Amino acid sequence: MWGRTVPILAKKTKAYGCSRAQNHDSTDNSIEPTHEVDLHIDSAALPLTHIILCRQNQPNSLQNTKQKTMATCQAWPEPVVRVQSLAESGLSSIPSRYIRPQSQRPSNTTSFVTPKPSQTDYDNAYVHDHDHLNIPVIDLEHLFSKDQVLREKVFQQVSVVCKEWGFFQVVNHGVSHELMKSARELWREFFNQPLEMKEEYANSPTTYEGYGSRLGVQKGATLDWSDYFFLHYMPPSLRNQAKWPAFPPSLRKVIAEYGEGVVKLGGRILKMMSTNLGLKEDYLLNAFGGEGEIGACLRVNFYPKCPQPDLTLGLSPHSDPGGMTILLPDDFVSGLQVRRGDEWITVKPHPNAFIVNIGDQIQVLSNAIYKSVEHRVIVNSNQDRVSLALFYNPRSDLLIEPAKELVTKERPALYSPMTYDEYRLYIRLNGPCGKAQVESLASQT
Ligand SMILES: O=C(O)CCC(=O)C(=O)O
Repeated sequence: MWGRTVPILAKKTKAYGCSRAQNHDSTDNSIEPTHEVDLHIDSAALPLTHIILCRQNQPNSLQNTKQKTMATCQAWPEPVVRVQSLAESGLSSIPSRYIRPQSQRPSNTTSFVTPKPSQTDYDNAYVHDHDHLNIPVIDLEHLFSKDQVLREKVFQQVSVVCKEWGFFQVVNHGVSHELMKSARELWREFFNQPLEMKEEYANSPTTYEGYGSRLGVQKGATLDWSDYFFLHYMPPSLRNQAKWPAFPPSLRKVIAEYGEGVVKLGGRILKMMSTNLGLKEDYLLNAFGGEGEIGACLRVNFYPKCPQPDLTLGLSPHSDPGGMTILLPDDFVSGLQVRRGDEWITVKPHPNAFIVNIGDQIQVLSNAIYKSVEHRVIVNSNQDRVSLALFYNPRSDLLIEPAKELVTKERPALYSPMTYDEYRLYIRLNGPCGKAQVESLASQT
């Protein structure tokens, strides 16, 4: 069974750009690689594949697989290097660990000759910013209007961009612009503190909470040109302010306020998505565990200046594994690129907007009516960049599967059920990997 199924899954994921390949001993459920093989099996597919197969065929070994996978996540495989320190050391060329193969470098894949958006894009949201194609901007001002026509127009716009883009900006979203600004500025101050102060929060791959510089534990992997700080905001049982930076002094208070505002916004967007999918207004919220139980975590990304930005990436191509992401981009420095067909669109942030994108869990729950979208970050040689990504996720122990209402004879369930806890083990092991992760969840039945 293993021998037959694993290559099929691997074939599916191969097209999505993960290049390292390892063979795993499939008989003992071990997730330890036994030996390297040619590009036949995509290593990134294996832990998730194992979990799917265990859930379907060997429920007793599921716990075993999870424990072994987590054991691999106990420590970083190599000494951690802080990218900011590297950048500040004044080097003129970047270490080979950060250099991407030719085909993955930004200069080779970025094109500003962009695909033509559909007529509905033009009718429903702004996508052009002078001659630069941008992701749509939606004004949420009338979301609570008494005027039903205005309200429905907002729903309609959100429906179009969720189906056609999976990535959009929102303005008049209800979160104070001052709060957005101070959150960004305080985090910038945090990263500009001396290294020793930040090292007090150094993280490990067990939970990723704290100050980090890599995603994934694959020894020898190509690294991204960024550092980050990761923390849990929801559910309250996981919120531990002692793990949040104590400096600058007002940062903890601002994180709490900012989290509250953005989680509330996420709840509103989730309701619109549910309604637009023809589900009960609270369907997605409840599937995520309901108010008070949903997961929300913040990753603050710091992309230092880079002497050779054409050779590296600030963040590798990936889709977000969770439900939905609400991103506060840098107000001055662009860098986020969204894949649209074969092109990468560089997002031009709208003033005071949040960038919203659909994650893999909503792709699963909506049975792929909405899809997560691959994105990446490029860096530059002139300016550092800061972004705050709030990940709005299901409670980690709930099974996530396509909504029954969206499964029909013509459109069967496209994904196998899985908890978010199981799903994210994969990214904790492998780091970002295009859309391989969600594709490997494709139903095997
Ligand atoms: O920095 C950005 O603009 C994007 C960050 C991102 O994609 C992430 O944190 O997952």
